[in-house]
Amino acid sequence: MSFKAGFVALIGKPNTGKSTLLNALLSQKVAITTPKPQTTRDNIRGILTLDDAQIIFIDTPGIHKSKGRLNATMVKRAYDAVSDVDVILLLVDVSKPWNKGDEIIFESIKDIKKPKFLVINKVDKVTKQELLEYLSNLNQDDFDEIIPLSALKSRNITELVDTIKQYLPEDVQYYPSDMISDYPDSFMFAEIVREKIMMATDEEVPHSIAVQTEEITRKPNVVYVRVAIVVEKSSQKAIIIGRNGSMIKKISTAAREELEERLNSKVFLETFVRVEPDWRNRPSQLQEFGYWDSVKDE
Ligand SMILES: Nc1nc2c(ncn2[C@@H]2O[C@H](COP(=O)(O)OP(=O)(O)OP(=O)(O)O)[C@@H](O)[C@H]2O)c(=O)[nH]1
Ligand SMILES: [Mg+2]
Repeated sequence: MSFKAGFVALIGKPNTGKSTLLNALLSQKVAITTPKPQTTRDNIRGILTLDDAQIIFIDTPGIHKSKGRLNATMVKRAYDAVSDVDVILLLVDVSKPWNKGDEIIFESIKDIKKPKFLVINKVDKVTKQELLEYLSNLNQDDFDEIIPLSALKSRNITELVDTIKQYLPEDVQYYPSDMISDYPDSFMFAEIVREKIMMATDEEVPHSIAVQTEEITRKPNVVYVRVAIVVEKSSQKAIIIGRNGSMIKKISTAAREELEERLNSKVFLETFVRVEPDWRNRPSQLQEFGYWDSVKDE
C-alpha cells in the first residue's frame, strides 16, 4: 500500500471556523477557538496520522485589514503558510454572503499552481436551499474541490480528509504517529488562558492581551503553572482583575479546569496581570511574545 504525506493550509477571514475545523480534523483541541474574530495569532500545526497517510494541517490567523504591527504579523503568517503546502483550503462561512474580504483572499491565491479547495463551513446554520443558493453564486471552476461541511458538528470531515488524500504526493511520514502538534506545552497553556480572557471580556480587551507562560513545574501530585497576562492600559488591567478579583478568579478557574483535564493532574495556576503600554506596536515586546517574525516596517 502506498503512503501519502503532505501539508495543508487553512486560510480565510477571521471567524470562519479554521481553528474549529483543525480541532475537528484531529478530534481534539489543538487550537483555541472563540466567537470573536482574530483569535488565532500563530500558524498552528496539527498532525493527522492515518494508516495510509499523514496530513499536516496548518491553521492560520484570519486574514483581515486592521492596522498595527500585531495584525500585520498575523496576516503575514497566514499568507506565508500557503507557500509551503500541497493543498490550500479557503474557508468561508456560509451564513454570511461572500464579500470583499473573501474576494481579497481568493485573489491572493488564485494564481498559485496548487490544488485549492473551497471549504464552505457552518452548513448547520443554513437551510439546504440557502446552501444551494450560496453554491449557485460561485464560479465552480475557481476551485479544484468545493466541500460544504460543519466543523462544529463534525459533519463531512471524513469526506474532506479523503478528498485531500487524493491530492497528496506519495511520501514518507514526517512526524511520529503519536505526535498531534509541534508546539511546546508552554504555548498551549498560555493560549488556554488567552481563550478564557477572550471569552470573558468585550470590545478591545480580548485583542489587547498577550499571555506568556513563565513557569511549568511538575511535582508528583500537582503541576504548578505561572502565566503573565499583559495588557496595554491600566483600565484593561482593572477589567481583567474585576471587582474584588472576581474576573481574574473566573478566568483562572476556567483555565485551571481545562489544564487539569488536559494533564490529568491537579494544577496550581498562578496568574498575574501587568501593563505594557502599546505592546502591540512595539517591536521588542512583539518579539518577546513571539509575534514579530521579520515583519517589515512600512
Ligand atoms: N454553527 C457553527 N459555528 C461554527 C462552526 N465552525 C466554527 N464555528 C464557530 O465560529 C466561531 C469562530 O470559530 P474559530 O474556529 O475560532 O474561527 P477562526 O476562523 O479560527 O477565527 P480566527 O482565529 O479569528 O481567524 C466560534 O464561535 C465557533 O464555534 C460551524 O461549523 N458551525
Ligand atoms: Mg482561529
